[in-house]
Amino acid sequence: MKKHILLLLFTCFTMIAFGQTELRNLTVENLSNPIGIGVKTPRFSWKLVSSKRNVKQAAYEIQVKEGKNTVWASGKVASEASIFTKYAGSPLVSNAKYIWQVRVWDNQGKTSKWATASFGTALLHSNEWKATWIGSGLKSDTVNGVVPMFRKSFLANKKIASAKVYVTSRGLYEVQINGKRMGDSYLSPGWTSYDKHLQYQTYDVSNLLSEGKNAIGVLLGSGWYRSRLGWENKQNIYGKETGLLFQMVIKYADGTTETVVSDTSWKASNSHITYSEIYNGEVQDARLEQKNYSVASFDDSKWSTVVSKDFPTNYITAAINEPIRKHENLKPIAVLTSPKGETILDFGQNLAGWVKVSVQGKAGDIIKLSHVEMLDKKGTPYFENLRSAKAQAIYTLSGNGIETFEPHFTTFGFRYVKVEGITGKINPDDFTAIALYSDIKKTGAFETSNAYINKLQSNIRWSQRGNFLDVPTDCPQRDERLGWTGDAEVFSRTAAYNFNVDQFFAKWLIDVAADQKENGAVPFVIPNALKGSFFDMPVGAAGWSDASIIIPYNMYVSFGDKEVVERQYPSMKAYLNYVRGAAKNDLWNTGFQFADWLSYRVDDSKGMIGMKSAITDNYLVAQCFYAYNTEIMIKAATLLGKTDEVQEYQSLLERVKKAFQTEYMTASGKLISETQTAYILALQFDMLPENLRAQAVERLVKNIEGYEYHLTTGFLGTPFLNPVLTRFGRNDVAYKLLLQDTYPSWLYPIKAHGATTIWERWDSMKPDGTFQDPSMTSFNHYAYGAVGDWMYRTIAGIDTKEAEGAGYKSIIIKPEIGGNLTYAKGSLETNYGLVSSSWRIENNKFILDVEVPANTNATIEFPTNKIETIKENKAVLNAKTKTVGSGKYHFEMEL
Ligand code: RAM
Repeated sequence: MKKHILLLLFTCFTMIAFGQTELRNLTVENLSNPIGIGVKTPRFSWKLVSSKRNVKQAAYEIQVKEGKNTVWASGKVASEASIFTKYAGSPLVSNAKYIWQVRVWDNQGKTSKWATASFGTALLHSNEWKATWIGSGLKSDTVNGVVPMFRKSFLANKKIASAKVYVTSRGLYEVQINGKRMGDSYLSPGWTSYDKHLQYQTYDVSNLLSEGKNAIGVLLGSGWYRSRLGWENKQNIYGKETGLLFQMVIKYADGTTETVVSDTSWKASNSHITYSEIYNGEVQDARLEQKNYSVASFDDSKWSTVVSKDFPTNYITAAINEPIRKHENLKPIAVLTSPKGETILDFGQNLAGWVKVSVQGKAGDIIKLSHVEMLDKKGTPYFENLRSAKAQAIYTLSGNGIETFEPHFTTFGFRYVKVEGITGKINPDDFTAIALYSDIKKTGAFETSNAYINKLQSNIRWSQRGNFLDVPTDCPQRDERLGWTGDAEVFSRTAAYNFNVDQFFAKWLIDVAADQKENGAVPFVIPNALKGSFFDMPVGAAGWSDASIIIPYNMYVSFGDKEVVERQYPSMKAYLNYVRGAAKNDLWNTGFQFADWLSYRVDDSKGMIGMKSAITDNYLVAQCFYAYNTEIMIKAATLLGKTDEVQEYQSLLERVKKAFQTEYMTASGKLISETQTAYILALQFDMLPENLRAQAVERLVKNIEGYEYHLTTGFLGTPFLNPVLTRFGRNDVAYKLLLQDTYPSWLYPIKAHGATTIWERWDSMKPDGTFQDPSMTSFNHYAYGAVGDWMYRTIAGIDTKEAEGAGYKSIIIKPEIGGNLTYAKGSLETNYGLVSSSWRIENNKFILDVEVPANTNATIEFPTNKIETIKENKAVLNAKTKTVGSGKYHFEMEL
């Protein structure tokens, strides 16, 4: 085995060394070797690797086979396209395995070897569901009741070649086959707008089955389906009764198939999970556990028969996004005792997930874990900001040796855990905090010479991990954890630097469209769990509902994914039409707005005595977003070749800007709200006539100086604060804001309170160590982390050219120095390969190393005016910019 790997490595190495173009990272629908593709024309992508410079793809050829049959041979296609090439062969069939191969010709006359990968199809037609929806039929199976379990034993009496399971639920499922857990995903099938869109997952269970008797066991928790959601205590939003839909297709070695489906031959029983709920947590009693219930020999004669349910199957689709998986494991860094004598474990990092605990005790002993994000000044666990969420895991021991527990259908947002019920000295090694989040692949890396900025980057990334739980949530701890559109919108570009979130958002955007109102308004949370509450209105809020337009386009920019824009386009258009309808004379000045949510207010903290609150007129903000939306619609319509609409939106945009100027600006360019956000948004979206922009920048900078270089922006102003300063030549001020470490600022939570995630408010913990209003104080809210994309784009200097080269087909490398940084390194695994930009300053010399992936080009802009000193290796460039093809480059220059 080892020998083989060595040989393979050696071959790869020699090929690359000899300038051969190699292919790697073959994906189908953004996933590597997926087994449950549900789309009929999946998209293929691959990356080129070469040790040579200036390598581009000149042509490609794809072949797809099912068994021995070639179902698609593209032939040699002259094209640079190496991402998202659509399948164009004979119709794919369900439940099949395909092997696909690709080779390319590069622009230097070389042909790559064939690279091979596979994909499997799921059920491509909804009438292929042979399974029946089943429910436990147990009285105890209610939202506050006992989690039911199901079982089915069956005979597989021939040699098994392969087997796949297609499964979903109303509620959350966990499947075992013959005593082993099926797959490594958690909280499946995830959360969608269940009444309109439900995903099923596909598992390869070939290795779990054996010839002869087999058994299936399933736990079915309430999850998001019927746990209470939102702070109004509403339960059973999607229905009172959960259900399971399960279909297994076994292929025997002799070519025959057999299907095992959920139906009324299945049996049900109460499990040992006596309570399970999203916000409150889980209660388990190990004394009630029916061990081996998923083993064929288990005696289920006492179990009852399940009931069939007439839930529909026609709206169920194969999952398109990565499932939730377990990620980081953390051990306690300290065992603390609170002033009240409580025992508290400190995991050193605020995260979302749960704790796995191994303990030994007597039957009936109860261990209780209560999860909190913070301790107060005195070291007492702070529960208040969880509002009504209990966030507890409670385990009753069976007394049989060492017992290991972890929850199944809930998660917690925490750094500290209060432990009750352990007699004797606590052993921290018995506890492991596990971070759970969607299995989005890490793509970005960012580091500088400043440890605080690095911590900020780490906090942004951790808040992303903590809130990318199948849905982009606002927070992971209190009785909320909802898909707030505004938070996702402001953070989406940053999110796309840290991880590949293309499929994650593509899936969520389907629900944005599904839950969109008839008049085009988009709800404030998606899935719309606030249905019927105060916040469920047929209106759109600027910056929130606008996620429907902004996020699809951001996915195109970051990943070159045009299809997501195509799919969302009707929803995007309907939303813009809603705004047009809400506007009068091109002014969007009606309806409910969150506007610049949580901007600085004097009554919040005593941090800045004598400073004015920074309240920006709601409709001034809305008008800027009206322009932003329209501008994106121009770009989206251009991308999709909708020429008439391009023209229509162009003239709309002009009118929207005019209306802004008449309504919110004096003749000399002063805005009716003298706030940072007002000027930032007006500048970002080109709302001001060109001749009045310089004075607006001056006013903005003056305002910032007035607050002694503190930001005062809320959710909508913050993402554009530093980008606007950089764009208008005030990078010095942007760096000052970034490095500010007293309230309000990005570094204040880190410097003053050792924050490990991004907070909801600039002063979630105040300078005096007390907490903000517990009714809305989260310590894990990514919105203010939206500065992350500026850090990648400006400090490391990595960006994509939007118009000619979205998805980093055409790259910009433009590092901007400042803040006394002596080095910065950024890298991004794009759909074409790794882009990296790393610089350092030594003796007033600026040294820059850049890597540009094959099949792309990059324009590098150097941060010095002494252009005569700019050298590539030894050669003098004598130019401020240089456009290069793929390869590694080294530059040095004087500053
Ligand atoms: C809070 C949420 C979220 C924000 C809304 C307006 O409740 O936590 O961050 O988008 O309000």
